[in-house]
Amino acid sequence: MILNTELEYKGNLFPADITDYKKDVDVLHFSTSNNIILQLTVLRDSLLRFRYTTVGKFDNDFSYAINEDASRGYNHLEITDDDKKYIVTTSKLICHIHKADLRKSIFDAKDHTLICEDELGFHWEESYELGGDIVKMSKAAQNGESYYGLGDKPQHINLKGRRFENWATDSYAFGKDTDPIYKAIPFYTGLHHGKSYGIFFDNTFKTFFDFCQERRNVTSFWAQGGEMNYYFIYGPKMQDVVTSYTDLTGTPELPPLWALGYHQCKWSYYPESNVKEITNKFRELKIPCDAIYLDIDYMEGFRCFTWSKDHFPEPKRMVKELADDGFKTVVIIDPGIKIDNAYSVFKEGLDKDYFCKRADGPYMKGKVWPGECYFPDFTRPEVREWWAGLFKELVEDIGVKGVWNDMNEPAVMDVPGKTFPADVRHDYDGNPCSHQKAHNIYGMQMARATYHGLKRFNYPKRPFVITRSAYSGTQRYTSTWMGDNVASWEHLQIANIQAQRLALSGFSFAGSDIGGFAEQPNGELYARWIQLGAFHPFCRTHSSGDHGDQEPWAFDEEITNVVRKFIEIRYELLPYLYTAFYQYAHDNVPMLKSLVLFDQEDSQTHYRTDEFICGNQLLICPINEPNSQGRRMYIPKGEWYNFWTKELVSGGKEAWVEADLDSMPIFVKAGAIIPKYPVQQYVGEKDIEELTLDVYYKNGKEDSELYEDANDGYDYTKGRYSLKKFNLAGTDDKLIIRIHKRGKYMTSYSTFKINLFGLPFKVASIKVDNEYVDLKDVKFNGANTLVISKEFTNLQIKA
Ligand code: MIG
Repeated sequence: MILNTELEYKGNLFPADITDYKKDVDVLHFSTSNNIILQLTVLRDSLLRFRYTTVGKFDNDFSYAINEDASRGYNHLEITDDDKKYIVTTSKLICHIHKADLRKSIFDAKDHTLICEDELGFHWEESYELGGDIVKMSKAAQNGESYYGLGDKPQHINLKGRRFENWATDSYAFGKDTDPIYKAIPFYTGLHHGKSYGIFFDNTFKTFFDFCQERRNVTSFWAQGGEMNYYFIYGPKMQDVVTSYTDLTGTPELPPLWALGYHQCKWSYYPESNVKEITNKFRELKIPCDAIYLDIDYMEGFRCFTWSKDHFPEPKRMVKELADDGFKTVVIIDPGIKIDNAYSVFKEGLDKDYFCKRADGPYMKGKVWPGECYFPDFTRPEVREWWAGLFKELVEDIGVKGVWNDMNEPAVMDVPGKTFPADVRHDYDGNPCSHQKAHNIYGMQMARATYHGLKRFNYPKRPFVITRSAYSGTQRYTSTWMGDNVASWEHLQIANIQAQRLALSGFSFAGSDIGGFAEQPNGELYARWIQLGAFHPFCRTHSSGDHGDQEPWAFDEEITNVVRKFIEIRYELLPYLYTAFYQYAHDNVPMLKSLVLFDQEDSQTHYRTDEFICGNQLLICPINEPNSQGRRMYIPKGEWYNFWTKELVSGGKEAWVEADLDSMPIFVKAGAIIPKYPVQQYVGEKDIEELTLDVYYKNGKEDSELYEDANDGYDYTKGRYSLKKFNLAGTDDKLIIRIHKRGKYMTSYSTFKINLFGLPFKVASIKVDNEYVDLKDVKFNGANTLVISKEFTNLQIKA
């Protein structure tokens, strides 16, 4: 039996007393009398890495998760000891390592609060069947501690009281308690006494996390192989924990702006006439859309990198025609390569020996859509290089703009475990291993190879990739979706939780299949789901297609109008969403913030699931139930404007918020300056001639940002971007906005339309860059709109 419990006392082994200590710059080694070594690396003042070996020697140190450019360096490091313990002190943390048993306790360096303490600490079990150690770590749960993170888990936002398994699994029609599912992201945050820390267990074997379920006051994690190797990240703000983890595992480059537009997908749109019918309908009904997807039926017999001659006789012409109409074509590519000697991709893979093999030599053969397949070993650099090269025709020649990687858990049909067996061999970038170790990163390495192919052949434009499976760090290469959800109200709520949780786990560029993949939503559910999806970083409708249509017009006209209205809001907010993406890519800030991340000091937020902050200043709460005219929701502390009525409310309490079918609860943080573009049917349809700034008055200060660039390409990396920082300061009788601009990019507009909301006084004078504006030129008929036709850095509005 393979143990999946942390505590199986009789088999557990423990470190003995420390007998030796060595320091090598920022790496400390503690060795015990029974040959255990703890290697502690001080990466930053608030970031410690703990690695253990039970054999007196470490294996090659290799990780797919860690970003090479992650920041390193600390301000202070001091190591002392007394008769009981070693004491490692940085400017943020104090870590005690007990001489008797190697257990650790970590404290806040300033106020000495106990942040995280080993219970049994490191222990392990030798597993004859698995062929290695089951490495385990247990921590004492602190009073009132809550837990968050772990990627795509569909369960309640607060993980406390639950156990989870990380083993990437194809989970068609998963439910709210299904575990594991598609992704394996072994990172969580803990929060107690107002302070937060994170743990990233960088181990790609099957891992388990138990948050006070097996034992009420203990949190533990363990893996069926590999090393006990984890990073401890201190906040004390959870947002700093998350940005630090995101820095450690990396962020993506900026996507092309169109990728933040609306995407339409179904399994499957074919033949070409059907694709055109769909895209034409978008334009006819004036519903903005930027991308159209081709699912597996575009291929010839599901052979990757081929096109069905019957359904798509001239792909290049079609893709161009779609592009001329503003549609970017995204095609699916699966890992299974059909066994067929007349198929060049198969032949080449076979000749060059690129496919995965079983332990004793035979190929890893498995059934997927094309029938029996072999699977590239994406953990080999030459194979990734070959795979990237395969995109030449699709991307450079045919003009495909995005690639969708599915089934990369990897999924195999009709076999136990729905994936490769444990004995399959992988290169693991020169660290040969079995599938037990490579399973959770297989999909990641596929998406990585795909990303490099797109980047190469789409250059100088930016690539777009979407993947289903992922491990920590995958966000560097690709966006993601949550897999095969269901058209139910419960799943609308799950989609909300998953998007928040992924953002908290370093993976912001994510969205659900809007409307649900399995089964059929009614119009109301679809409309409510579009409302939520409009505020997710990735916004795509997708469905299995076998239960009817799921396009914005598939229901009645009222629904079509609601869908259009929300997609239009998304297009207006593109500069806001793009700025949030910039802050994610550049500053490691998650694009969505669960309320606990937004205000951890307010304990009301610790169990809130539905409300979240999109970017920094929009509070969103979807309607999760049919026949609603509104809902109760928690408004976090601070002042908020109702997005629709502009009514000001004070947070820190629950409130009933009205939201008929054509509305949803949205609030804007007081003091925010929200940038907007005009509605376009697709990104780039119009030259933007005017930027709208919605200014929400605040008695006090608030900062906002606006990032812009050419919306595609790499000029921004050479300084051709425009970053505006807005400092707003309001008092009873005046409002001042200062703008600091950075970067060399010239925006296409030089007119600013400023909408002033919530001004408590009647305007008597307006000064732009110290010059009075004639009030006759200003519209103050309720709308409080002011148009400034030049770049400016200072706006003063006085009573
Ligand atoms: O076994 O390609 O999650 O989005 O439409 C089903 C067909 C395979 C699963 C994906 C889904 C996709 C579907 N795929």
